[in-house]
Amino acid sequence: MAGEPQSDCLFCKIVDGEVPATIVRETETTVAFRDINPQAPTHVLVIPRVHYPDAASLAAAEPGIIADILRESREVAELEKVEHTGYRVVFNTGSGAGQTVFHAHLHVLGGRGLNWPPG
Ligand code: DGP
Repeated sequence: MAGEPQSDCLFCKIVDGEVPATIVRETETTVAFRDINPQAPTHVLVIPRVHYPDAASLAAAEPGIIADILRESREVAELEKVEHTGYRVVFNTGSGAGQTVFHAHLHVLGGRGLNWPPG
């Protein structure tokens, strides 16, 4: 059921501590950890503790948590000292957009120049 932990979900396992990750910050509703395959010097994922398959379903069901995730991305940017040089936040939504893990997550990327449009 949406919102409930999924036994086969990698990011639910990171939330539960069953799968290790380098945690950067945690709040009551979110966890931020380093991406295992970083695409920039700063590459942190901010995820909700609750399980929704993507940002769109999370936004529809629990818009307050989307706000929490965005607030956390700002905290991560400050911690990583990229808030002044610029950083990018991305919700890949759907496999056609490159989503590979179906637990909503926001990428926070920074520490290098970032091109536009993305590939
Ligand atoms: P996306 O392609 O938008 O679904 O992003 C999924 C990201 O998750 C991808 O950049 C790699 C990252 N990732 C996949 N498996 C793991 C893992 O076991 N640990 C961590 N820290 N990150 C992972």
